[in-house]
Amino acid sequence: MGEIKRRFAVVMAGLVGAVALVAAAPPASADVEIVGGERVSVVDHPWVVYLTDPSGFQFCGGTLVAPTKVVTAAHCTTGRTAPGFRVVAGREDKRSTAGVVSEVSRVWVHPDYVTAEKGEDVAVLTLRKPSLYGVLPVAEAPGVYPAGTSAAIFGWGRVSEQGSTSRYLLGATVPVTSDEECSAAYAQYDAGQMVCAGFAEGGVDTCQGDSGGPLVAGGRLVGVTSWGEGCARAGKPGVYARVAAFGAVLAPELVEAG
Ligand code: 4AZ
Repeated sequence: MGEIKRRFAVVMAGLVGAVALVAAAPPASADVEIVGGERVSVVDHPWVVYLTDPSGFQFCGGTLVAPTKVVTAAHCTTGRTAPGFRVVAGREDKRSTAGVVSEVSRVWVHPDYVTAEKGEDVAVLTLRKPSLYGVLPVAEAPGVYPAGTSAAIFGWGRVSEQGSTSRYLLGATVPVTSDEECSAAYAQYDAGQMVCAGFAEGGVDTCQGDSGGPLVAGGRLVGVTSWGEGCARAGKPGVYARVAAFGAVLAPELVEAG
């Protein structure tokens, strides 16, 4: 899932202090020149976390919505029980030891979840100990983010469809797509529980490895990175689980244990 890639962006090569201007890249290699999103700070977005296995391999993203609660995608939990997760907060660079690695005591998966494309792609991980990092409130009312609303996407996933995942946290801004546009893009789109985001011309998107991470609008968690056809393709926006649609079933899972 994701990765956040942007075509035709300026390449800033900081290596050896030299500024390398990319001269006349051949069209065939256009995808190689993609710069994935932009680096963003975990200080500014402390609620963005990533999930690893016990060996430290990052496979998904997530969002801290309460000190012990991380919202992620149901498909990120496939084949894994609580001991198989670590939640990493406060670490922008996957190769650093910054931040805190938390263990998970409980995994809740939406009871109707089957596959991402069928919907209900939402899960909640409960941390063993409360996180001290900031939390992001969950969107409650659907419809506060009409088509065209600017939404932020985040992740450490792939920087292009066939590329590698990002070492650093990347972020980008994409417009929420209308239901009509998303239905036209995907037969499986269900406006009742999914929301799409992306530019009609593509170029900026989540990708493999970004799943479970946040789609943020109006300072709230609006969506959970879920699926899409490829990454950043024209006419194929990213599909996000529409968090507000799961309010009733999600709310009890977000209550902190006493
Ligand atoms: C994935 O495979 C995935 N472009 C996540 C997000 C998107 C596509 C694929 C959206 O996890």
